Amino acid sequence: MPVCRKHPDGTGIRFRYVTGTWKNFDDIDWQSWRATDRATLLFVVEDDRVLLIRKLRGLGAGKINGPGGRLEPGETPAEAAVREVREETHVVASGLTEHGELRFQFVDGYSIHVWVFRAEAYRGEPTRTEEAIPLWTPVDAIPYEEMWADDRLWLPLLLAGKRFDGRFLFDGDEMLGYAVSEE
Ligand code: 8DG
Repeated sequence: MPVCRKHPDGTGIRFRYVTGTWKNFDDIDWQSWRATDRATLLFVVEDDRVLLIRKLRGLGAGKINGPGGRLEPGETPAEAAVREVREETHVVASGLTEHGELRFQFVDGYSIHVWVFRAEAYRGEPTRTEEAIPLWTPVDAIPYEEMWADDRLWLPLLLAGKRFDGRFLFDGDEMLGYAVSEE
């Protein structure tokens, strides 16, 4: 029976789900899959460093991630990615390249579809905001142990200039199953 639950970030009732529907990665029907939320990640790369953030709120608060967030009505993923980077770090990125799509299903029913971009042009100095602490990070020292468990599967592909597709099943922070392909 459908029930309502709070969104993982605790901001309120955001979705409905049927208990026990998503238990095994292999049972997910990705053809009919529709995400609760649509979101972006944008990695600004300059020479041998990449702009990461310590995320201070929202889904994944406390973790290190690329800047990004959920789409607002009427936005394209690229527009949302630029807006989120500006809001979180005060950096204005341009010349985006799309590198892949990530589909996350959580066992409690929440799901999020994420478009991942890379940019090598930007204006402004990364500045701490209420949402994030910016961290210029050497590309050979990415702190995967402080990031979402799936990131080590696809972020190296983005940093190598490759495209990818990733699908994941999570129970909270725990990754239960995945399929990642390089395109
Ligand atoms: P808010 O204003 O509603 O609080 O937040 P928002 O900025 O609109 O959204 P958000 O909570 O920041 O959106 C979730 C972000 O987390 C979004 O950028 C996608 C990203 N994200 C996941 N799962 C994973 C993951 O497994 N790995 C990485 N690297 N990012 C992820 O949702």
